[in-house]
Amino acid sequence: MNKTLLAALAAAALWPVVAAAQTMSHDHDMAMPERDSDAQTDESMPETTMPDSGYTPGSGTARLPADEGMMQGVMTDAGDWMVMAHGYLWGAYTDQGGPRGDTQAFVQSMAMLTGDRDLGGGAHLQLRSMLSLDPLMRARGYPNLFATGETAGGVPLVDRQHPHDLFMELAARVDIDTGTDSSVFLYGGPVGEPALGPSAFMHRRSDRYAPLAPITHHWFDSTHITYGVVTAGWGNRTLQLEASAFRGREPDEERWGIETPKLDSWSVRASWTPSPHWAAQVSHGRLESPETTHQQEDEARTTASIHYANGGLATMLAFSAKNRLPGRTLTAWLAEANWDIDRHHTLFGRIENVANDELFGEGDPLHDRAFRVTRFEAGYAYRLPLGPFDLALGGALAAYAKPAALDAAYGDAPIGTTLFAKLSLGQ
Ligand SMILES: [Cu+2]
Repeated sequence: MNKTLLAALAAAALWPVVAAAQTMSHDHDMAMPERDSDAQTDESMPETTMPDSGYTPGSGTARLPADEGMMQGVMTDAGDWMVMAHGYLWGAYTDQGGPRGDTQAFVQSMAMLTGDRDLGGGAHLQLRSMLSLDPLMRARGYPNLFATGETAGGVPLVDRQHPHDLFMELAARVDIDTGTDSSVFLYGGPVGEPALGPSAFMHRRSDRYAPLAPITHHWFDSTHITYGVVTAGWGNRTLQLEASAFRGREPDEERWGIETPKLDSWSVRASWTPSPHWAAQVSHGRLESPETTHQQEDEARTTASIHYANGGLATMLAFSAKNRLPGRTLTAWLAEANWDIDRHHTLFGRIENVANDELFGEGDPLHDRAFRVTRFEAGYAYRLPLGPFDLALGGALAAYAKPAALDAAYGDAPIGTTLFAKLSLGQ
């Protein structure tokens, strides 16, 4: 990778930080304070850009409860455009415990820049970009016991979470008013997220401070970085119906580049936001050959999730069934919550239960056997508002319930310990 390009990428990823500094020095009113349960109506929010839509936009075209609050970050007007930036830089150290649990310090990052403008005639345009410097972690990502998915050096990653791609999203969305409080939309781009599963974990308030990716990532939201997506939909305040065409193959291990878009897979999703506190979705997708290591297998994925948010509390309960075609069906459950008790203290937790048949490689006697594993994780974060930024210092502990057949490989009772410092701009 050439140095100029790397420097440019680093600059792009740090854009929100620079933007925040500039916005702060030019116009104090534009810097959005961190959302607090007791300050939900933010008077400095520009009225034209944040209509009361009845829900909070999640990643891709997903919907979250209105009470989760907008991704705040920093907003500024640029002619007809309203530009918003947010992101995070997250340092963590984890010791995953047991014979297969590695120890590592790593940095996760994301920067998101969106531009919004009205086109006239009831049409609205949004351009979105999301970048991550996760590829600096290199191909093997970070330790995450019982997580599987994607590859490094052609070998499937097991007990590790893959890094995310530099380009997490490059997409555009057009909404056109169709009267009586409803609209149709078209979303898509070379990198985007199809209408499948709940909003991706890093965009859910309920998962805000959990320092490791869910081990069920490849059941619920692994399609959040997809090379080639087109989604069309209809929605009003309480209901959204949408369908996507997209590339089924998950990202390869070359994390710096953009892969060839394709539209060989499809999904449909219905989302319901009956009140500011609730959101629910059901979705189904058919993925063409998602995994490089199982090229002959397709996948049918069905997910359902319910999200509840109220004041400082955000929660999600979700279910997924992943059906290999041909092959078995593997199911997963996920429950998670984040509770901002007050301005400084946050408690969070996640329980996952998943049947996984990728824990042992070829040649191992346990290869291709499905094991149902439960991970319990709980943690605490101390939050410190720093202007438009939010610094969170915290830690999490994880324990597991698993079949005795896994004791030889994983130890009787591995305990995962993770410490972190997360600097975020907006949610
Ligand atoms: Cu991911």
